[in-house]
Amino acid sequence: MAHVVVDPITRIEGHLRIETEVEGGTVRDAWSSSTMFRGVEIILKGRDPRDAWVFTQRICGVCTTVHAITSIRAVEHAIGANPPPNARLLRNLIIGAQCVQDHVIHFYHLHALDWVDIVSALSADPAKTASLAQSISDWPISGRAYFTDVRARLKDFVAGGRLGPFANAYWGHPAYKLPPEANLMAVGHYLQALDFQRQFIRMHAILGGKNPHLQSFLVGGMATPVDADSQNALNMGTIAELSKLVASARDFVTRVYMPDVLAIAAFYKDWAGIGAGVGNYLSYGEYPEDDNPNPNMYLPGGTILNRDLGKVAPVEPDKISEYVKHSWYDYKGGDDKPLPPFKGETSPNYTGPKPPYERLHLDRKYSWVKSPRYEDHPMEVGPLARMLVAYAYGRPSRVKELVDNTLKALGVGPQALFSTLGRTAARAIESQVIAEKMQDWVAALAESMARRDYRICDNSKFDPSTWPEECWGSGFHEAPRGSLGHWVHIRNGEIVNYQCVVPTTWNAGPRDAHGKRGPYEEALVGTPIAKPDQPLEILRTVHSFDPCLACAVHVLDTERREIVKVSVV
Ligand code: NFE
Ligand code: MG
Repeated sequence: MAHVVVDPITRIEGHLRIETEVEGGTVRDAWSSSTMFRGVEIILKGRDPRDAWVFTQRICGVCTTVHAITSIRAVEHAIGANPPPNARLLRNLIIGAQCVQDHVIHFYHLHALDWVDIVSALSADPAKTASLAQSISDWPISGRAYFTDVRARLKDFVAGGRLGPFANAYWGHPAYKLPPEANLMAVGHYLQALDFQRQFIRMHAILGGKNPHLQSFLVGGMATPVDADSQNALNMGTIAELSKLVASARDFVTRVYMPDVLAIAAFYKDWAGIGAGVGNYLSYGEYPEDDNPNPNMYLPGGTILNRDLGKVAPVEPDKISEYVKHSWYDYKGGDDKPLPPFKGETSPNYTGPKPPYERLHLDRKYSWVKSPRYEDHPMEVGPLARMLVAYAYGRPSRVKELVDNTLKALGVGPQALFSTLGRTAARAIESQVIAEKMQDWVAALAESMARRDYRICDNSKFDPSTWPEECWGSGFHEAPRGSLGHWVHIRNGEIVNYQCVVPTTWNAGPRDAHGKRGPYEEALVGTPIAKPDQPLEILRTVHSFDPCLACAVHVLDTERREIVKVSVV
């Protein structure tokens, strides 16, 4: 039995350590640990709830916007503010842009190198690469000259020893299966995706002043004026610009991202049977389509247990609680019982080993991430959960259609969705569904302008004297990595308690008081490992969740100096 430790897991946001027991070429057990503590929930106490979004948005710079959105929803819920339709449309556009940009970056820049061997790309024939690219898509930047140039750039990188993001990888590992030409095609698209995402996210600069960390949120609506007759507001010129950017996203996702995922997946179909994990899925639903208190969501919310797509149930937030049995926190009432977020406590207490150490205290506390549970079940959240819930409901029909097309193209059944590959495919499917849908929100905003409906904010509740003396609110959102909730308790205009239960907290959390593994841990069990000193397969499954530990833990322990290490103990 080898104890394989990967610390840090790279190509993610934040500090993640994975420990595994590997026997007979297979992972037998796994532990997921965040080695980073942050304290945003604590610093919010005593502050003005109208400012909370500015602070919480800084939980992360990768899923920028998402904590701002969730925070304003939580505070609006507490004080009873009702944002007007334009605010909903602007928020949907901001959320959609975040989703598509983040997914493209994840696939090409964080995840693809788990499947694509850069060194093998050096031996590709550019003419054959061009034929391959043209056989899967009519994307115009696919000629022989282009791929000759990409190969030359890659050779220069390698010859100059400037490997940069490509350094220290497991090139030549036997688990890489793509032919050289597919590898070279993917390298070309890696570079194009860098340009695409930089251009596309100008949407956030237009709608929020900048990216990351948009400036235009407001409890009660948005601070982005809408006025067709003004040069100093979102006007018809802006609509044209937004429309162009949305079209560019749709183009890139449809003609590059989706065909690449299908082409690469075809060589890795065994990964449709690996990495399933807990088999329970949660989505709060996202993209409100009306302004009722319980709006219809374009992507519906729901829970699925035990992979049973025949039974999807509405989410009941009262069923959510968090354990700290294996996390470096203390609960006043003891660590065996979980706490619901409104009663949540964040009292850090590091009891782990002092560095240097070979392994964490795996039978005690071993992570800064708490363990959220839904009715005591560990739940996977993220694009796969969202696509499964939508698929199970059969709406929107575009999800059903794209999921079925993907399964058909790969020649696999719906069971294949519950896997490492399923997560990666779901992210591409969601990108396409949202890139297509965004045009509707641009059009609806244009219609508002045509009707001279310029309302962007409900400021009737802006003055704290209009609030109840004491109130509670919860805000829910589907961030790129999954279900995000904020819970706020306000008294006399100040925050008494603030709790965030975040996508990566759901997915990366450790065992609970019953010893039940979290989603990463469960997904790793059974993973084949060809070479324990080069655990590429661990990266595949962990990356398929798109970890963000900055979010999950939401001050660095100054004694913990991280070293880049992969060790087989
Ligand atoms: Ni920092 Fe985040 C997203 C949130 S993940 S990336 O998406 O919320 O836990
Ligand atoms: Mg929290």
